[in-house]
Amino acid sequence: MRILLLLLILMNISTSYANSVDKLAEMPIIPKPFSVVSGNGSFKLSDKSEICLPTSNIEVSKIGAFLREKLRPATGFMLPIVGLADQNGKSNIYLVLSQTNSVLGDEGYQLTIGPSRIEISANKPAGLFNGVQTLRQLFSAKIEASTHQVDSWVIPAGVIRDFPEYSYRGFMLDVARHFFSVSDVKHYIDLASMYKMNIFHIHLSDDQGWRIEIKKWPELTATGGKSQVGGGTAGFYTQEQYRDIVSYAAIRNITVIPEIDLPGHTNAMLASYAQLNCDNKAKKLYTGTEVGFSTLCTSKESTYSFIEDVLKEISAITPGGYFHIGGDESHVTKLEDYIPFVNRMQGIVAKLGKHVIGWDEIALSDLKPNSFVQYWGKAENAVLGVQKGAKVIMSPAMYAYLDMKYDSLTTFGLNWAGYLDVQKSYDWIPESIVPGIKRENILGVEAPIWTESISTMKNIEYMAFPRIIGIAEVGWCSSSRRTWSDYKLRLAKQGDRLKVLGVNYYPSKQIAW
Ligand code: TNX
Repeated sequence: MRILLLLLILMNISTSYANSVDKLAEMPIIPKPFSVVSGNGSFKLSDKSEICLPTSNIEVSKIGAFLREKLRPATGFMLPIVGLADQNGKSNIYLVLSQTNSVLGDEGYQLTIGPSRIEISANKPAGLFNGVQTLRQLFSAKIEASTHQVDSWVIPAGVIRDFPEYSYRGFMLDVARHFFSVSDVKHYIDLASMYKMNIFHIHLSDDQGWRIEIKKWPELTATGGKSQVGGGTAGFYTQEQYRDIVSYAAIRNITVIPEIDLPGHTNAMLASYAQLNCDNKAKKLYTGTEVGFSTLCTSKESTYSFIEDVLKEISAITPGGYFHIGGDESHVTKLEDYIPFVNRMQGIVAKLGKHVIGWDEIALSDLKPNSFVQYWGKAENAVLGVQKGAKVIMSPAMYAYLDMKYDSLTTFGLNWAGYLDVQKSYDWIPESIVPGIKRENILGVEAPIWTESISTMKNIEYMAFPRIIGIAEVGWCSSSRRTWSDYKLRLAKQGDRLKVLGVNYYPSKQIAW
């Protein structure tokens, strides 16, 4: 009788144990993977687990260390990083570089979860990193805690094969209207990387402030770095700090794209150096929120050598292949001056070995091959860019601007492009937004956040989350494979994760958190 009872109890435990893990195909992964096939049984991470790197490769080592850094605090497991010959653990995680799967491309991965091992394989380190980010989401939300948690750390068996729809999946932070510290910027990068964003566009200059040290022209920061919207202490990044941001991002498969906004949005420069003004008089620093009132003096040769110096110093510390030259809202630059100016900027950037990106107005210039147009406001500019052979980055303000208020009750943010609720920011299709711009004309998507009305990282989090997660899926997952009704259920499950991470997300009523 006793034995029977014991058996019954044991059976009950084992069935409830099996039931406690969802099937792999039911896991609420964001962005939605290309394919997920459930297997039998489950994998359990333990204090015997190791992270095994069969090939020695410095980038893969960094990814191994990243994975350990993310799994260690909550589990309390050591998770030693070992080579194939030294492995001595049980339930190991293998990160394998293999050139065998062309469908997976540069960023795809295969994640195979068996009862006794996990293997992530990919053609490139970027793919392994993306696989690691998926793996994090398979553990319970507690995995994101920074202190030790009690949990079984069990995940369901199966195979995920995954790769992105678009190679450019970006987010932009305006550090010019309000300055954000290096640690704030890193925090935002880390959160966006969870959802496989791979481009960080940093808006480094505007009327209200200049944010990057230029050794040859020190007044840019000494004067231009001192202001921001509403006054107060602003700041700038030394080149050392900028490099630190770039390498922090690189470990997370994120390329940094610097933007110096030209020839408008330049009051901070015009205040720092009198010679950039046609009348040789320095402007006053500006702390308001108007746009479109400033311009560099395009008729002076010295303006061009000045800009070349600036772009050269920033390019030298930017390993990525793009330079963003702004080009938006130059309302006080005459068109006959604007066009040759943007043409010359493209020449300078090409000489520095980078591709130009500019806001959609740059389509008015003679676009060089491999210049990119970032659509934000005027569809006809974007179409013109495509007609001139450029690819487009889709940042339609009405769907992708994270500084737009959710609704009339949002206490900061703007609404010039309308209110942007969580559904609207997800439920759009890049290739059917502008007639004349098709899939093959699109490089990818980007979610900018402008900071005229946002001055703290907690408020950035509130505006960005959860909308940035949806834009990440818009960039990763082809539109034929995603629907709002399915997405909103998966997003609801991210709430616990965001809570554990301490993210101040907007608890939208559209989501059953
Ligand atoms: C338009 S978007 C701007 C920015 C503002 C933003 C506010 C773009 C290229 N220019 O200067 O900060 O609206 O949403």
